[in-house]
Amino acid sequence: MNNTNEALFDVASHFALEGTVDSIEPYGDGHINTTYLVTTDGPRYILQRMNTSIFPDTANLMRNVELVTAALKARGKETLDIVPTTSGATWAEIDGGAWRVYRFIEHTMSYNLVPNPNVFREAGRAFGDFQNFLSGFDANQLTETIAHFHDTPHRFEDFKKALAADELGRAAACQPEIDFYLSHADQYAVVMDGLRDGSIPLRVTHNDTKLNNILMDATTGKARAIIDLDTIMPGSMLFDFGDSIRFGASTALEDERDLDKVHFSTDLFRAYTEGFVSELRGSVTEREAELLPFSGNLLTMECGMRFLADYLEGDVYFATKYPEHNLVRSRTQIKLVREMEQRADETRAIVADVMETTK
Ligand code: ADP
Ligand code: GN1
Ligand code: MG
Repeated sequence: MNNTNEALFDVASHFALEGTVDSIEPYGDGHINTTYLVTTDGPRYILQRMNTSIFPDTANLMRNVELVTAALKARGKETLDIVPTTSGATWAEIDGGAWRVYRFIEHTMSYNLVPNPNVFREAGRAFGDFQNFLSGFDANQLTETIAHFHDTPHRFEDFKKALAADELGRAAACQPEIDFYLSHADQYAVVMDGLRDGSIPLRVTHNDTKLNNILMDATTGKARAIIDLDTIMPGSMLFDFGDSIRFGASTALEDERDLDKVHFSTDLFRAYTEGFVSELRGSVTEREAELLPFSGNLLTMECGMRFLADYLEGDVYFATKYPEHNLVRSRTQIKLVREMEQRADETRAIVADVMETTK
């Protein structure tokens, strides 16, 4: 739904903001929530209309965010700072929408493309450090905000349903992409099987570790805050590692149309692995280490089939800017997986080397 400026000013007036609001403008590159930057004559804020079709239980979602941010603050870490409503709540339902406000974390950068390996090593370090923090967190306190989020076989079933329905008749235009996901079906259960039989530990994980969900200091380049805390739930470390690799170990944007520009970079893979493993040291199990390289393939295939399913269903989940946007995204994911497959020996050697040197 489009919100007029007047409606947005009205929404903002429900929150305890310091200063008088000057402007409210669309902001950022998230695919899920509708995000605005609120400028006042005092501090700046992020105003978000949360996506209630994806996160239907707003009260428990916000409870999770409150719990996690309070625990981070107690450890002296910079994190999202919820600005309460004028009646002291963490969010407000206004005209059928669910809204929240965060303080704008100033003087930071976030990236949609890795500019150099050092930035990605720092991202790995930050998500590794975050994984350490989450390991001290009692999973029973947290609500599962999206069921089956990284259950790849479940995602594949959803993909096949979208394909069978083919409601918009789009399948004919993307047969090679469909075939790619069908032909990899025997690979999707590896991590879920491991979680089920106990050979992979169930941890608390972030689950949405793409690079633009970290804010880095604009001067020092050090990671300041991990954001987008909506999907923190029980999961596997392999989800967080693999999803970062999917997005960041690429030489191009997630939605690059020119596939000649899209390559999987083993230098970037190494940089991220160095950062991530250096923070986690002893806690990565042998089986997790063995699967770190493949987790990049798995999470890239999972996300790619989600993009393609959404394309087939008429772009109802991810925010899109043009009709083939999800198809374009799905194609970059396929290109990356093909190169990851070709370079599997290299990524295995990198993980072995990094595990050995950070012992
Ligand atoms: P989505 O779930 O749609 O991805 P995010 O919570 O990740 O939404 O927010 C979208 C973008 O807004 C982020 O990628 C980041 O650039 C920016 N953003 C979100 N919260 C803050 C904040 N507190 N301070 C500064 N920027 C923020
Ligand atoms: C979404 O919210 P955002 O834009 O950070 C999605 C992730 C996908 C990602 C692909 C809740 O992340 O799972 O990997 O898009 N988040 C949700 O870019 O579905
Ligand atoms: Mg985000």
